[in-house]
Amino acid sequence: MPDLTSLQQQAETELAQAADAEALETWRIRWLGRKGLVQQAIDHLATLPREERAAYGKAVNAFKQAVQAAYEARAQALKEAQLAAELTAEGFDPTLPGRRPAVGRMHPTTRTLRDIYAIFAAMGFQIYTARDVETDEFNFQLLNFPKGHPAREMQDTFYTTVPDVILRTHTSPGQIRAMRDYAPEPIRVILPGRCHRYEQVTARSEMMFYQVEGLAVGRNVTFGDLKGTLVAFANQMFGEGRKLRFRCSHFPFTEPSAEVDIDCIICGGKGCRVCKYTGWLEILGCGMVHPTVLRNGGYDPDRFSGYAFGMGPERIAMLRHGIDDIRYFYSNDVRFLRQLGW
Ligand code: 2NM
Repeated sequence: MPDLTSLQQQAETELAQAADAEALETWRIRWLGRKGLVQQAIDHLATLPREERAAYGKAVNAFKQAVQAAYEARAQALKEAQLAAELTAEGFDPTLPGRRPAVGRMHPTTRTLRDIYAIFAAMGFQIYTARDVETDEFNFQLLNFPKGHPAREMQDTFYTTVPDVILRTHTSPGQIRAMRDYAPEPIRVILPGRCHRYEQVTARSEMMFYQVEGLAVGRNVTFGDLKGTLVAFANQMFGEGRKLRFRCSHFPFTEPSAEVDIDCIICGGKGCRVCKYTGWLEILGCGMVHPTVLRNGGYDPDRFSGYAFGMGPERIAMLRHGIDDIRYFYSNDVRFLRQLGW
C-alpha cells in the first residue's frame, strides 16, 4: 500500500523546486495527470480487500485534495512573482498618477442653444422640436410663400428624389405643426433645429445652420408683448443695459415685420469694425404672425393674434465671442472648439 504521507511530502518538496511555468506543468503532469502519481494511488483502492477500502478511500481523497491545493497555491504564487518581475523589468511605477482621459467640450452652438433655451424657458416658452425633412407645403405654402413667390428665391432648397420632399430651409414649418398640435389653446414655444439652404458657403453663410424661432399665440397678443420679450432676451443674452432698435422689414409670414438690432457690444454704439461703424448689430427678425399663417395653424385670426421671431444661434455666438467666420463652427478644427471650451 502506498505511504500517502511520504508521497505528499515528496509532492510538496518537488513542487517547491518548480520555479517557472514550464517546471510547474511538468510537475502537474507527473502528479495530477491522467496517469500521474495521484491517480495511481487512487487506482490502488481496487486492489484492496473490502474491509480496508473505506479507510484508504478517505485517506487517498484527502491526499488528492492536499496535492491539488498545493498546486493551486504554487501556481498563483508563481504568477504573481512573474508579474512583479515583468513590472520591475519595464520600470513600471504603480504610484504614478494615471493618464487623464480626454474630456470633450460642448460645441459652441450647443452652448449657445442652451443659453437661449434657459432664457425663454424662464419666460414660459416650451421647446418644441420638429422634423428636418419637410414638404414644400409646410416649408413654404402654409407659411404664405406660394409657388412662384419671389421670397422663395432667398432660400434655395435641397430637394430629395421624392417630389416635394425637401430639407427645411427654416424652422418655421415646425411652427405650423406646433400650432396644429395645440390650437385653439394659447401657445408659447421656441423651435430650435437644423436648416439647410443650397447656397454659396462664405464667412457669413453655411449650407447647414441652426435656427431658433419663437412663437406666441393667444388672445390679445400684441407687438408690445413681442418687444418686451425680445428686450428681456437681449439683456440676458448680451448683457444688461442693451438698447434695442426695431427696423421695419418684410417677411411673408409676418405683418408687420421688423429686424432687431442691439447697440454694439464692442463699442457701445460709437462705431467700430464689428458693427461696421453703424453702432448697431442685427440679432434677429420678428413680426406679428400673418392672419393666413394663423389660419393655416388652426387659429381664427379674428379671435387670436400672435408674434414670431427667428434667430441664428451661430450668428448670436459670433457676436458674443467675436468669431469672424461661420465656417469655423462645422469644420471640426479642434483648436476652435477648444478655444471656446466650456
Ligand atoms: C423669422 C423672422 C420673422 C417666424 C414666423 C413664424 C410663423 F411660422 F409662426 F409664422 N415662425 N417664425 C419668423 C418671423 C421668423 O426669422 C428670421
